[in-house]
Amino acid sequence: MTTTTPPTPEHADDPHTHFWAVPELTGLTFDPLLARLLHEEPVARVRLPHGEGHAWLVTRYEDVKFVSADPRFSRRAVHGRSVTRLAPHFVPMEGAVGFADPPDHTRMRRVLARAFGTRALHVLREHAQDVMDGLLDRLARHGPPADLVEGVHRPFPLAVVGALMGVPEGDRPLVAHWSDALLAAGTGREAAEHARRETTRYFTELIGRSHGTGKETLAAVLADAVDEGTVDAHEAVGLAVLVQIGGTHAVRNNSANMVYALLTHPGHLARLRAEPGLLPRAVDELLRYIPHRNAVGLSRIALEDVEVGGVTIAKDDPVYVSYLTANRDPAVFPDPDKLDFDRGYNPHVAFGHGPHGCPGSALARVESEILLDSLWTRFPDLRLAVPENELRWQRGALLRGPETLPVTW
Ligand code: FLV
Repeated sequence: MTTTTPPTPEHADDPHTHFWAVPELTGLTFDPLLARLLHEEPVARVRLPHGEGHAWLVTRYEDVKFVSADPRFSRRAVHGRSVTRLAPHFVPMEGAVGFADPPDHTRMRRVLARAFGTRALHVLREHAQDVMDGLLDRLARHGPPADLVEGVHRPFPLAVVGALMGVPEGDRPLVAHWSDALLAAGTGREAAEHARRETTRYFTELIGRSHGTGKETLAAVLADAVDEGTVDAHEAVGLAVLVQIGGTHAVRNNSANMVYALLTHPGHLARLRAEPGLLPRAVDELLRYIPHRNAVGLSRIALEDVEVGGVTIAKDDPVYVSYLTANRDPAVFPDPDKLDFDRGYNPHVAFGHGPHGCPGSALARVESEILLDSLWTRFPDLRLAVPENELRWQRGALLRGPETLPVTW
């Protein structure tokens, strides 16, 4: 196989490390290096634009599930190391849930379960529908053409996670701005660190004034957990920040990609409109199919030698998994590159896997269902207002998505 040439001389004699330049991909194009590694070198060595050294990249479905669930691969051990990575900064702060291992990790995550329970989800669903109806009213008053990112994909998840968290409406745009700065590779380290400091300060204050309020917001739940001694104040803030940035930025981008996918797959859209009962299955197939991110997220460190897919990963080596390639593994998903609403068995890992798997997946599904259902019920003729090739896609991003989605109806 051919190996991409590394950019610096010190790696030029190392033929086994792929330099992953991470191209600026548009639309739903699948990263060609990822596709090639899945099929040709399922446990490979890669080097990304920032950080030092190389890391293992695991791409097959079963191997991805194995690495993401096995306690011999540690998140805690990543902190303090300059592991090769896509962004100049790390997204979670030190001591946050993303960098924790069980049993600390389990203790932190249990607190979230209170705010994401069945009853809370029911209340949030009703609120989310109200928010969506209001946004679509506003869109209708504005009239075509309109930018769906600005009109729907940005404000909708922001309002939903704002309600969940208890962030006052007036503060939400600023909090969202910090989330956007943190979840970008191209922001630069300083701007990202600044955003982290600001968002940490904000949530420290918000949780600080939520003690004993008896509210059901996540900020109040976290404050109570601090009072009970389940988590400390720093851990509580770490939880809040990751829920906030995932809830705003990730849902904004993923839902925009879903709408783009449907607008550019008219057969699928027509079928979904004719069979509304198909919606939950369609959402899951879109989650599987959409390449949600550039490159890979947060690595893990092997705490001992571990064999993965026939390759020994040595103690202290960093390892990445790709949920994108896992979702395209032909061993699990027949004809994986086809968007297929008839896929019966769809155990995708778009929300990750193992203890760090997304705690907000049920809410994200609810939001996606409401968005897709309401949008086409209200605007049956919705279509792109510009030719597909004129759409602009975010650059220097961790999570992929369109910058704007100009539509008409
Ligand atoms: O995209 C990333 C990310 C997203 C997120 O919602 C939380 C995170 O901790 C991360 C991360 O650590 C690295 C990413 O690339």
